[in-house]
Amino acid sequence: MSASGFTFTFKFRAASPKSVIISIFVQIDQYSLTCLKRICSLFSWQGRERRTHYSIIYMKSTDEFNTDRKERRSSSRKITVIIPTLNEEATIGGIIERSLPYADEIMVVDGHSSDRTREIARNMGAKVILDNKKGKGEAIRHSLAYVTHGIVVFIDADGSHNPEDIPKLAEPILRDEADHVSGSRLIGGSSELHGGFDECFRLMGSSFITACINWKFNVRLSESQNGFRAIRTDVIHALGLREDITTIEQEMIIKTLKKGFRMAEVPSHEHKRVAGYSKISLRKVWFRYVYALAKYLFLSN
Ligand SMILES: Nc1nc2c(ncn2[C@@H]2O[C@H](COP(=O)(O)OP(=O)(O)O)[C@@H](O)[C@H]2O)c(=O)[nH]1
Ligand SMILES: [Mg+2]
Repeated sequence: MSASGFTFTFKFRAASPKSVIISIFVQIDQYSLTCLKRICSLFSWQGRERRTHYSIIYMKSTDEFNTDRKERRSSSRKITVIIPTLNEEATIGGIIERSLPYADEIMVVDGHSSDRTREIARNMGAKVILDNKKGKGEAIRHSLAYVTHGIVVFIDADGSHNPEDIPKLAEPILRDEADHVSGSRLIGGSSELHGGFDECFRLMGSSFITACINWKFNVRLSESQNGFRAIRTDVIHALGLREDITTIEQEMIIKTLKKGFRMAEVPSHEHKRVAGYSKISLRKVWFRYVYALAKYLFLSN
């Protein structure tokens, strides 16, 4: 096991809006680095003063750090579109095609679909990876290791979101006005969220969660569950995400606010799923939403 140099980059954010970035060089071997990364993911600390905290942004081998520097600078404005899929052969082609004009890279993270989803995605030039069969949240976390550009956009594969809205989501990040921008169907309208009792309970639950987040962080978001979002790659790495299922959406928002990053929302219409069926049964997982909400609001980092 050969020892090599690694640069750890920490971001300190004091009470002022300015952040201080500090890089520390250490000699460490690959195995120790992996252990350190695990420990550090538990280690992102927030002080009593809400706006004083630090987060570890990234740890890279020094060779990578130096040789990529030029590339990273130019790629910080590039967009990787990530599409989680589970048996979405009817719609994945259209979503990739419509996302292409706005993406520098398209990655499909597939939940071992039994239909032609992966084949279609590969034929259209998307990078295709497999998740570990734990759910959409784990799929999103898993895909992060493969992202090469500075901004990630998550979009569902079922036709619920408009890929044409991708520039609208990325714009506040490109203008350096936000670090994480969520699409809002509460201000953009939804063809899927109203009508029956299921929709009614879904809307009541998600509004309650949003109200708790707004109360805790003194913000005024309109929703917290949309799967359509853009986020800076270094920021999403700093969040230390842990959820395996769709509770990852609220986890991303809570941790963005908790760690002092800038959150924004833009209107985006939600369409009815075009084909197939929803893979998320709220009747089976509603308690995980409540548990994750309490956990990330009050207990864990
Ligand atoms: N990779 C992966 N994608 C998933 C999984 N579950 C759902 N998805 C995808 O996540 C997106 C949202 O799921 P969907 O079933 O539409 O949930 P809903 O919009 O809440 O009803 C879709 O693109 C699904 O194909 C999973 O376990 N793994
Ligand atoms: Mg859907």
